[in-house]
Amino acid sequence: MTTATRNALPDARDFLGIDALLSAEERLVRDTVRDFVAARVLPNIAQWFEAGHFPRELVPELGKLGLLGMHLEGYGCAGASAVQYGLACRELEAADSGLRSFVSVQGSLAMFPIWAYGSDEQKRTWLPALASGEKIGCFGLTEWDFGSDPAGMRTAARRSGSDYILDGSKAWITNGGIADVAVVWARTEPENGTHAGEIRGFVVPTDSKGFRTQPIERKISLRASVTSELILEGCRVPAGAMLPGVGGLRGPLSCLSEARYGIVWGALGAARTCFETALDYAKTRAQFGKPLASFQLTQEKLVNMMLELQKGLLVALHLGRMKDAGSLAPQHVSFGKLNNVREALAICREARTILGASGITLEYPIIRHMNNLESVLTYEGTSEIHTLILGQVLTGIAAFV
Ligand code: TGC
Ligand code: FAD
Repeated sequence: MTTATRNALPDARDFLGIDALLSAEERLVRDTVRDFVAARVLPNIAQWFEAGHFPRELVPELGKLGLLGMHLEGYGCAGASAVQYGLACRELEAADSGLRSFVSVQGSLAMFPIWAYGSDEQKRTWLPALASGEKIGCFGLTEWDFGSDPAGMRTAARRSGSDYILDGSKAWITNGGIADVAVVWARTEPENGTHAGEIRGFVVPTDSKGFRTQPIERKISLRASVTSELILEGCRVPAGAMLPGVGGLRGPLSCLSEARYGIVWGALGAARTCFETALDYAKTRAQFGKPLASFQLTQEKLVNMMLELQKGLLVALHLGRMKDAGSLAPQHVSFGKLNNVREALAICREARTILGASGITLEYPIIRHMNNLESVLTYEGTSEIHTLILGQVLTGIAAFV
């Protein structure tokens, strides 16, 4: 063994040296987003969370950084790789899940369906403005009575001459109240000729007559993010508002695969912040005349957090490389979403215990991340739904019903 090898202790924040697996370009993306977040988000995020405020003024800045629809090509999008997109999500969510949520919804849930399934006109009208942050998008799939089971949706699209008329409501919609455009999934009426009874996507400008939103108040999770109900009452849109390229539940579910992939990375950002906060705190806070970090029980907690963070990052990077190689299946994304969000939430909760009472205040980021991750565990497919998706792969049996 050389002296250099003998002396090279692993870095507590990059124990397995995963940084070395990233290219210089990937590290540049990560560091650029990290610097942006440090300058523009971290100084204010606790106040924004407390006030229930989404910092809308940051949206054009996110656009300028190329973070909106960053993994899409053309129409002003950055054309970044899946790994670069993931690294950006991790840095955004290290600040707050609400910020990553905004970017996920804008890029993966509003822009992706238009990019993948839209007409040329829909693409030209919306993608450049959404990429620059001049316009904001949202994605309406969930309804009050149909969350995990969107196939049951009641929102209906009825053909009327050269238009469609949309009726129904969508619940829990991120960005709903601030969006300029909503991608709304609706069932065409059975007597509607070509697309009879099929679930279709509609690109709905939010200033359309018959479209309105209602804020969902009193959240104690994702407070720095706008969550709304979309209400469509006789909302008339031209037939050209329908996404021509996809029919059936495959449409919205394929968008979810894009957004869920970002969460695989993002959740680790929230967990990393909590781990690093707890590590620093444990080294400086003394009880019984010694730093908390000197107690065996505290060390065990820190080690377990570090193990899961590092394992989660390897999973994220592996899935990212698969996505870039074109070999990622939706079920692989379920593996990452289930594991990484579940472990991230456990890390945040464990980190909270190390801070004791201080851990419950917004003076530290931990309780905010913990509360945010409760939403992340639920949206984009709950942990139970992802468990069942994986269970189906293992057994060949669908156990959803
Ligand atoms: P199933 O019969 O399995 O599938 C219907 C069709 O869809 C295809 N498919 C997928 N395609 C691409 N990506 C995926 N992930 C796909 N999953 C399924 C499938 O191949 C089939 O295609 P085809 O052509 O054969 O028709 O559908 P199912 O009704 O049995 O549903 C299964 C289930 C339960 C897994 C699905 O409904 C589900 O994933 N439920 C969870 C719902 C969900 O995740 N909602 C999220 C709403 S959006 C959100 O939460 C945004 S939060 C944003 C933020 O703030 O970050
Ligand atoms: P339910 O489906 O009622 O589930 C309740 C519980 O039952 C869960 O634990 C679930 O796992 C379990 N369960 C359900 N079915 C089964 C089963 N077959 N087997 C075992 N357990 C089961 N939706 C959008 O369309 N767009 C958005 O932008 C959006 N943003 C969101 C933002 C926030 C902050 C939140 C909290 C949600 C958002 N959602 C959005 C909605 C989100 O996708 C749903 O909350 C989620 O899909 C779960 O639906 P539900 O809340 O109705 O729970």
